[in-house]
Amino acid sequence: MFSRRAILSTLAGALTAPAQRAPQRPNLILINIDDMGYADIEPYRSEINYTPNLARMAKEGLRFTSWYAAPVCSPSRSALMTGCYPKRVGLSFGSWHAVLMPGDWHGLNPKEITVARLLKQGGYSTGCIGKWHLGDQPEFLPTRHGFDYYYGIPYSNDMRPAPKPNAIQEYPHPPLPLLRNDKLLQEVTDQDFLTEAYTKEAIQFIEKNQTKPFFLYLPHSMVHAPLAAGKAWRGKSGKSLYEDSVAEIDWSVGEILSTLHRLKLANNTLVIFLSDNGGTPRAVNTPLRGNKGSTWEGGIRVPAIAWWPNKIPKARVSDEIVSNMDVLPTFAKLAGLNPPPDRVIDGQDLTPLLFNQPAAKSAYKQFYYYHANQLRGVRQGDWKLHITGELYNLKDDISESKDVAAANPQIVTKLKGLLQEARADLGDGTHDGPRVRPYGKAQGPLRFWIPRHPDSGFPPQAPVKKIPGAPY
Ligand SMILES: [Ca+2]
Repeated sequence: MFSRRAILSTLAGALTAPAQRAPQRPNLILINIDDMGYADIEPYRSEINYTPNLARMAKEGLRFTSWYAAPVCSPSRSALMTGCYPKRVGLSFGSWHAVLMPGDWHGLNPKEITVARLLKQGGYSTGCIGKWHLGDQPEFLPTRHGFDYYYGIPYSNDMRPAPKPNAIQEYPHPPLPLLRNDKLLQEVTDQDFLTEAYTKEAIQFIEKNQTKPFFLYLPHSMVHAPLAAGKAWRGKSGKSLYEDSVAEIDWSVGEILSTLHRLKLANNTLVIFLSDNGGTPRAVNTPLRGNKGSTWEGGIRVPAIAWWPNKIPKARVSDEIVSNMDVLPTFAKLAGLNPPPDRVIDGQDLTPLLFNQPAAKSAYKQFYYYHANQLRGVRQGDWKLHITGELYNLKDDISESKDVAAANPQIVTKLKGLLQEARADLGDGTHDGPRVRPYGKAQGPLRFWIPRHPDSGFPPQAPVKKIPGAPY
């Protein structure tokens, strides 16, 4: 038999040992830019934008050249938060538009376990600062999805509860709700202060939580139209407001990184920078084909840089297939937590690639391209098959300029088989696969953060923009 003293001492040892042994868990920062093109920044050989901080970040870290997001905002963000294909979590589109709209009755299901909820349950402080876009009804807001703190605009900066329908000329900058946690802080019409305000809020969050592990999600409203830039940045590029706006984003990233250095947190913080979808025609998507909203590479492949001094080897480039879905598994791994075991998680743990472990490869057997709820293609290795039957070798032809299907019938057959696997698992069009989970439905009555004009026609009685295959 153990003596009472021995038991007590063992218990004391058990209680204190983990704290002594456990390495300090890293802080995790995810910076997400709205609509930034693949080559809008210097590390991706942009010739026009002035982005010295991102250039430095890439020199000190790892640049991904095959990071896949989604063609548009809400689906992209659902993948980031859940580690799943947007179709898996019912958010491949909104209730009547390609993305969630103000007063939408759809949103990220409160039953989903977001990366924020997982980290919060694991003892992290969690903050979301910026554009949410996973539902603006109370049950869908960041504070209901695992974030301790929220400051930002819950949807896109061009969305109007419409003083009048289609009044873009009359209201180029619609009134937007700026929230703190789940309360309206102010209505915003002039967006010039937004990037700076988000940056200051982010720095305050880091300062406040510097002694404990934290997760900061910083999804900027820029560089989505209508464009804006702070006074110090307007005209700075000498070119266009778009480039001024990109330059201010670069400044913001520099501020975040220098805050980490100032607080001596840099060696214990992973920062990932990316864009939520491909660039619009005003962006630089070179050498990719297509733009935001498409499943050409230019619609879905985004710039992505990972930075963690003395942990991620410097100045590396990885062309492995990675995606938004990898954030949850990767952050869980770094925090010593397990992804939710009771559901499918599509993403992979990126740590072997981040830390350049020998022979580290993408864990994706294949990657599927969806546009809204429709399957549009599949990539396996260097090969990409579009649903149209076009085949491209992305290694030889990143611009998808030469259809080589006729010369490679066996590869086409193999990839068609993978498309069938996607249909059986995730589904296609109105058909949802067996392991697709439901989107969140607002319990209502619907809340509009900005009052609607009675004649605004918003939300519409009939779909304004019908998405092919959408279940209206
Ligand atoms: Ca976007």
